[in-house]
Amino acid sequence: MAKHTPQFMPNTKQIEPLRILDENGKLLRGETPPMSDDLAIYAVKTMMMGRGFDEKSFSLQRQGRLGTFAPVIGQEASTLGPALALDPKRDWIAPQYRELPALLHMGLPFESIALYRLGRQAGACIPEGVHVLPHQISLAAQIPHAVGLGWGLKLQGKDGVSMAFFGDGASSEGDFHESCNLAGVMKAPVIFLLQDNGWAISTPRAIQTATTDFAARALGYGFPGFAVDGNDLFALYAATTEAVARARAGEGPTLIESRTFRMWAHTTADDPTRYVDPKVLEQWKKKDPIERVQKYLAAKGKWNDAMTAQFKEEVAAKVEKAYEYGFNYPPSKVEEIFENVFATITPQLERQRARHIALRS
Ligand SMILES: Cc1ncc(C[n+]2csc(CCOP(=O)(O)OP(=O)(O)O)c2C)c(N)n1
Ligand SMILES: [Mg+2]
Repeated sequence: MAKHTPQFMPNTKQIEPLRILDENGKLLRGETPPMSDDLAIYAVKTMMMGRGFDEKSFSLQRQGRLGTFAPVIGQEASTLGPALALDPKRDWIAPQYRELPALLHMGLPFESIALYRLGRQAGACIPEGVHVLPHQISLAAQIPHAVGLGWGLKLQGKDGVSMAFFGDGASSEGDFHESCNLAGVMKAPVIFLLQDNGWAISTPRAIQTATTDFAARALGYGFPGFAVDGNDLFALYAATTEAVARARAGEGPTLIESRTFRMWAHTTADDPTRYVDPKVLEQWKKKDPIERVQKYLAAKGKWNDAMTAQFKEEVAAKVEKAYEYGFNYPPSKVEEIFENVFATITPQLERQRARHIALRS
């Protein structure tokens, strides 16, 4: 039998990512901006809100006043760019745990995030009308939910789209692959937003998967896949806008591989200086996703350093207020964890709750 040679066995990324804005905030040759200046200003402010919230949270955590959380710093465009292509009134997001700017765009209030980070049960309840599922810590478990949600919207005859965010690490879970298969065959209106930041905590991509180009996996499930510069807000927005239009038109899911980098720790419980090469971190700092859009706007006379300083102050004041609200919020009782799991508590959970209360008294 003839020896077969594999047709596709790369060890570095092969697919050229979509890029629109370069690292200096200049449009690449031949590209036109996919969004208005007003939307770009809104995006800068929303990304700054995410970063400001994380900076304050980090300082509270180091003072021992807050538990752990996963900072978005470095991945602001990777999360907000795709979310901007959604309509918060009819579309949905199923997040992992590192998507703060996207959730702000969908209308999740700062107060809610402060409550969540302070461990108040109320922070896990998404306010009525906000189309966001709760944070998901169990890796990839939100992806089947997103498919069910998208498929459900389709069965109801609605034109909403659901977007699942997850990491390169989460994409090695069976839930991801099963979800892609089901969404593909049902043509569910789902966007699979895979953020490849190169790490699953301290495990580098190369030792947790043999793939390099996550976007290519879409081919195996029968729908399109795109690789996008994950620090380029414009490219992410443009690629996702197309994917959303396809989904609304009944043409099914899309996988987007957003190539980005986590500029801070995995969570506050982690020390990345033990495994991230400082030279690599320096290179990524030059690709800062917020500065890139600020520079683009500055060249048009629509943004400047004074605006950055002033808006930072506004964000700090808003975050301060949100945490003040959170600290004054009554601490949660353990039995509250049994609520809000199902619309109506199941008999099993009811029994567990009763046993818990009996054990305590
Ligand atoms: C099912 C499951 N297995 C393991 C973990 C522990 N864990 C938490 S985060 C993480 C890495 C996730 O990496 P990735 O999906 O790339 O997301 P990132 O944190 O890089 O944004 C792991 C292994 C978990 N939360 N859930
Ligand atoms: Mg990762």
